[in-house]
Amino acid sequence: MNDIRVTVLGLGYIGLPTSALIASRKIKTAGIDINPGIVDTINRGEIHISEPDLAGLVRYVVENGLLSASVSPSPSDVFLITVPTPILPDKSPDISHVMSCVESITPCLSPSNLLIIESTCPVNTTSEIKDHIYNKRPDLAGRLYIAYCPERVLPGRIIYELENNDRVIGGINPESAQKAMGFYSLFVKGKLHPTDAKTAEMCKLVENSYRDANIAFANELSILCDHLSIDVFELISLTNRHPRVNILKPSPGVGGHCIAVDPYFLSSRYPEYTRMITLSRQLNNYKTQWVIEKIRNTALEFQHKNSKTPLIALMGISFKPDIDDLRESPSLHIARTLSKTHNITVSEPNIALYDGLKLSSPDSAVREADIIAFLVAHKEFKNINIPGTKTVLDFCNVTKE
Ligand code: SAJ
Repeated sequence: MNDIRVTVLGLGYIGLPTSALIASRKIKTAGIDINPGIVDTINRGEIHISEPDLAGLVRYVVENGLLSASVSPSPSDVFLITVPTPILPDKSPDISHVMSCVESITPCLSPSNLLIIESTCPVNTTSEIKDHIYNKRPDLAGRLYIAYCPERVLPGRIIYELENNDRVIGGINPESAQKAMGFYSLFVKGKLHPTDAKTAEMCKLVENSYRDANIAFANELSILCDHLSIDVFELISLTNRHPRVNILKPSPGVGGHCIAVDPYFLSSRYPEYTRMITLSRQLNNYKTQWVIEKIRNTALEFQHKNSKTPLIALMGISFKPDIDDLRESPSLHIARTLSKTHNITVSEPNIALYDGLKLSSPDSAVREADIIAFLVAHKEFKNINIPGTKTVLDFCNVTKE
């Protein structure tokens, strides 16, 4: 048993897998969440989110007394903040959950404690948190180790990536970075890269903004290629044969709680310096509207030609393939919008029920519909048998992959 005590605040998609992984190294870990239902679920050795390999790991660490959950923190050696930082309606970042965590741990802190923030944060947040704590607890001034260390894991591969990805570790001073490196080396096999807190905060925002910009480029190409009657997926696979070109895949837009959100942390604060980041967000949002229009126009053509209203099958509503996560999902937005004006059926193999939308199995959706629009490249849609009489709109290339 390693004799440090670790407290992880926020037991969601990042906090719960992180707590479980730390605990699996025989480190006594306390998981804190304001939701008593989540706390009870975890203390029963169960989980409230779906992520491969997580259920068994949580059961193991809870049953062996290595992880226990609670609604409020107690004194600890390490505090790790992993709560969400969404955006407000005006697109500015909302760090209120991080600040509530800071408030709740401030009375528990002692000299030499290590405080790590993993939540995505605007640049300078870690330094502001340091000032905030030292104002409230002058007895601790200069005596804590504080670092910002962004999570970088991909939903669906969280456990593997938590352990194996490289980590950027930004200290408020070099001693804090070194202390945090020592902590992460207990459970991370990837390389640990020390830097200052501000650079680490920026790193996280830049990684997701870069991916958003690359996808925006692919989505712009998809609209241009539609105009030119060129298969954009074939085009991109050919351009990517060049050793220094790597264009991502066009899609009906960008969803999820990270890439569709984090670029606003930069663009809302520094509009004059973020023209490309802003435009990329706009382009990816526009692509969703463009897909809606494309489906509407196809339905209109069908109606003129066949003198009947078509049934449209929308294939996939999650925000990306092979998960059940609907957060910021462009495909869900498309389905909701078209359901108001068109006769639609939805196939989403990862979800049993969705209020307000009729769900069908992939086979029956394809059999019954006149127009089939593939929105998400779920594995169930690959090699699906589509009668030649159907009109197919494949926005994610799943029928050809
Ligand atoms: N998408 C495309 N085309 C692509 C790839 C993705 O349109 O070629 C779309 C997806 O369909 C989805 C959205 O982008 O709607 C985001 O999916 P994703 O798989 O790219 O990323 P996330 O949001 O699941 O996870 C990202 C990752 N960041 C990067 O790859 C730079 C992950 O490593 C981060 O930890 C995560 O955000 C996060 O928490 O910030």
